[in-house]
Amino acid sequence: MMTTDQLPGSRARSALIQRVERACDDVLAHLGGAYAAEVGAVRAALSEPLRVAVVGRVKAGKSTLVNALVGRRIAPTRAGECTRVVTWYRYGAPDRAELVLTDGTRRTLRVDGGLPEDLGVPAERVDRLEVHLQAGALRDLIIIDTPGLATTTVENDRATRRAIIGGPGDPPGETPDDASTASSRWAATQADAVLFLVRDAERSDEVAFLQDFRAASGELGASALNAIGVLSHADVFGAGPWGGDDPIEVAGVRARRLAVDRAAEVSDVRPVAALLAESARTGRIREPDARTLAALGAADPARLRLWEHLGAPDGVDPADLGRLVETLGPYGVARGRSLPDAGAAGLMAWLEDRSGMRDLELLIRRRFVVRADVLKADRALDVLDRLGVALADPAVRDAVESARLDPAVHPLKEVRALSLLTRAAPGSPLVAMLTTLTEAADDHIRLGCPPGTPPAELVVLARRLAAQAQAQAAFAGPTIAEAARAAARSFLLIAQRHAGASR
Ligand SMILES: Nc1nc2c(ncn2[C@@H]2O[C@H](COP(=O)(O)OP(=O)(O)OP(=O)(O)O)[C@@H](O)[C@H]2O)c(=O)[nH]1
Ligand SMILES: [Mg+2]
Repeated sequence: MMTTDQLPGSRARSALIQRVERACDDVLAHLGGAYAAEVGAVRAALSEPLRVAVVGRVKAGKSTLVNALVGRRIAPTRAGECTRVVTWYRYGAPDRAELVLTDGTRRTLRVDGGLPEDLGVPAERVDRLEVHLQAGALRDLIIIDTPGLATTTVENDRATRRAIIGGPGDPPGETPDDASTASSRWAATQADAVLFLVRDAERSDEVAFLQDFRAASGELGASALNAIGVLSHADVFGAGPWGGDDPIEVAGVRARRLAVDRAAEVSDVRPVAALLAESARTGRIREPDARTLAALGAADPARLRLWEHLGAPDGVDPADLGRLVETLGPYGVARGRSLPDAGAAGLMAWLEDRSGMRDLELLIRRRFVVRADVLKADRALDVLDRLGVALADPAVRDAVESARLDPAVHPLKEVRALSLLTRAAPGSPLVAMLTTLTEAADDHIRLGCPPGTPPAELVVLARRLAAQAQAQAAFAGPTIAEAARAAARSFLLIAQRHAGASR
């Protein structure tokens, strides 16, 4: 007989998604047609990839990071160009872009290598641009590029807030005073997680935005689990590429500090030089570039630094040098010229390595992709919660509450407890316990016993581990006690799953 234990982790996880879908159905049935589109959208998002928004100030490097993630120069980043509308990148073929207007109508745009500069309609009439690409990263994520925050154009800031936090740029967390405000606010609460870009020290308006996002997130918001910080432009950090210290290393030190200082807002911070990765990954580096760079190896650094005023070093075409600076940035030129000449391939590998992108992508995988179901379920339940509050409808709130109490929704509590605990008491034995519980593919791994262990033994073991976890709650502070209870419940649920099979 097939037990729950033999099901792969994905099946076990999808029980969570199925339970939340059922909550949506309950709400839909109760409301009888009202809010059908909005609740339907929440339900549909549960079976789509996780939505990750890239946010930060104007020119923080958001679009460059998006391009590096998808491996295409699709998002506009040239000087003077800015992201005026919220743009969703999702997996799909053929490559195409669709404008979604605020009145709900859609218009198809051509994508010839990049997005058109002119959208043909004023930005105020655009809800979002949806770009479909066949890019590996988009199989797991919908990436949302956003206009810069706190910009001179109030409209950009509004668009970002509306897309990420919800509401027409007004402070989140208030009880909406009428149903239509409620509708626009929560229908727009669209991102499951954010990558938050800062250049050097963050400013107060950036912190305020993150705090708003956290407040607008569901239960997990309290744990900052759905936000990763990115210290961008790492290659020009500190004294810059011509200084003594490697700016990327200096940025690394700063990122670790930021992660500690901003632990309440982001779950971690990584230094990233997205320009280097964008160039390496999008075919911008050619053999002539590698040759030009190698030819700069012997140049006087002081002269090279001021080449725009003093002219290109002998034997180097200023046009080639200009192109090189644009593709590699000053860091790539200053530091890359002393690399052993390994051609374009060697240069690309070096840029990829220095960019910090792989490290960021690993973190995105660990924090977001592996836990996508938990993050999506959290957002969906939160949106339904808000609807219940806005409509003052006890039946909606009951539907959500009974979902939250369902054992299938327990993974949400596990992840939240782990995240809070890692910060409050990283040395607690509960950290390892909850990590295994949340990451393991099946119950044998969760219990640390070999496959094929009879169900009756699994039950005994699970109950013993539950008692051990529960014991950690005694005399502990609230965070440890919550983690202990969550872990104990996880083991009891495992025991329950196998108790039936052992009879
Ligand atoms: N040196 C360096 N330049 C970068 C990096 N990332 C982005 N840039 C440059 O910074 C400028 C702005 O980058 P974008 O990616 O367009 O920034 P953005 O945040 O999308 O800007 P808006 O959409 O206008 O808010 C461009 O000229 C990029 O080439 C980086 O890691 N290092
Ligand atoms: Mg941009």
